[in-house]
Amino acid sequence: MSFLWFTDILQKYEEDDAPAHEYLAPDGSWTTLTRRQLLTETRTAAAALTGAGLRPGDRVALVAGDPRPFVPAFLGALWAGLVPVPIAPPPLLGRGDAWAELLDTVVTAAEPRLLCLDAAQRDQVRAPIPVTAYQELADALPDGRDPLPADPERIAYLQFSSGSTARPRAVAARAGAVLANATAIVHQGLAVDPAADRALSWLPLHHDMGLVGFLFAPLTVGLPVSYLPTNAFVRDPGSWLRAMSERSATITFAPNFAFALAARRATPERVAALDLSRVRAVGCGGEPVNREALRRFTEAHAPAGLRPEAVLPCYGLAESTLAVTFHPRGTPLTVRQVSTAALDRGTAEPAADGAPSTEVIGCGRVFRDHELTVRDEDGRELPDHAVGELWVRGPSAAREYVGDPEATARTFRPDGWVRTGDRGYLSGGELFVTGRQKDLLIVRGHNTDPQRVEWLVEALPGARLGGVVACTRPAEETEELVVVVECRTSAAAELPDLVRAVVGERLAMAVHDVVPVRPGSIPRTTSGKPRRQETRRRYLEGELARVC
Ligand code: 1ZZ
Repeated sequence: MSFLWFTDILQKYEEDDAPAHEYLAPDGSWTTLTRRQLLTETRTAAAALTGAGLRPGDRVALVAGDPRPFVPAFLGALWAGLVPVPIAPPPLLGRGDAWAELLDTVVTAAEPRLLCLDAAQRDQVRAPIPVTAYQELADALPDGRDPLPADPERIAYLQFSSGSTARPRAVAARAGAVLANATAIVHQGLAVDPAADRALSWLPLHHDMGLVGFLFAPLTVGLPVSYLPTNAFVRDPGSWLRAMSERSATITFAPNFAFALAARRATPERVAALDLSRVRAVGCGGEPVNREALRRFTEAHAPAGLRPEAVLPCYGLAESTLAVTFHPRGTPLTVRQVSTAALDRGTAEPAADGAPSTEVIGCGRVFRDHELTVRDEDGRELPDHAVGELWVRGPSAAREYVGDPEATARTFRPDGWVRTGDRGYLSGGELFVTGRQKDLLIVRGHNTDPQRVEWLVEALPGARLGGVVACTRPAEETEELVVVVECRTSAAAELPDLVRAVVGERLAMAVHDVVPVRPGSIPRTTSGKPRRQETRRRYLEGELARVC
């Protein structure tokens, strides 16, 4: 079977002046890159990287910040047969130590020979390997060399997985798996029509959702993409919606927290200036999907013509390249009220009238040619509605973490199954994700997913959205529930009572300690997910500074 890799697709762009990408510049203007220009810049970067002494198979770390210089450098590395290793940019302010630790992990695990970054980041970074600015790569002359012949087995790039709890690990993304996933997203997940659709993204390109979702997947069919730097969204979440309206975007994706944030910032005047009537897919994945956040988002933007059916939950992970399931496009959300007590016992049953219930959202079905099962601790397959660990298998699945045989053996089975470490259940083929195996709270023999506690707490006045971690501390014969909450200093004194009351009332659980901390105190992964186990460790070691 012929294998058409991305460098083959780019090679066809020689005489093609259709727009490939648009990039938002700091002054608010958009720069268009045609397909021909994208090919030229890719070749230029490939020649510069080869000129720097790198050879096929060598790894090159690429700091992702502004997409404009990153994208041609990344494609240029693929062209030259190198193995790019995208990494998160250093933070603009503070937390430099955490970034130095990340760089250390990347250098140890991936052994890159060169680090490329934006000239503006140079002073911020001290690296134990040679460093080049993207701007210097752009000065090279394309050398006309053809890319290596495509090979589905070749490791195309390394994807550091944000793995909610552990140190990041480098998933080896093989060309065949990347192409399989990108193709499934475009054809099965979204039924993209490149003539009518336009994608738009602010997602970081060091993360699988940005990289596979908005670089590889669109390239498979020539879907034009508009890129905003992630920082533009972070500074002003409204910039996402404004750009969608301005660039007539039809497809965009984001994690749950972005929906909540955008809804908070939407005022009737701001929304009145938007036209979102062309948007047909606003995907939500990458973290637990919260019905309330989606509802607030769609309600706030309905006056701009956003259709609620455009919201499309999905589930995936870097260990299966990116996406595993997609909610059927253009259909209303699947929302189930299940008994909280039954869920905690490990089954999803409808809640009896008046009994405490938990709302769960369907994330759709697994892609064709892929398999998704729910298993118990011994790896035995469980029936529909039983909660267990999600295992996936298929052409998108990776096979190893680079340089970590132990983690590889735990996660990747020789028969192709990938243990996700996530918990959930299937109902007639539809996936409902309920939490993460490692984060499960076990209090007095009662199992609960931490996000249920966290979502209740983050809605309290003064608490920071996405800034709550529920974990446990050891106590005599059992574990006790602890809630760490980032909050405004003025709210810190009131919060503990509020937290105890709401968790007690809604989940019938006693909270033993509430720890108000300053915003930014909860450790996060490079894609912004709270690291629960690390938060717990810091709590137990007394490293968290309470506000009061
Ligand atoms: P990562 C055109 N998780 O986050 C664009 N989904 O990978 C297409 N938890 O390895 C874009 N509910 O960093 C398609 N629904 O983390 C996007 O994240 C499809 O714990 C979504 O193990 C892909 C997300 C990829 C991603 C993976 C971990 C998972 C899980 C959590 C992801 C979730 C979810 C609950 C969901």
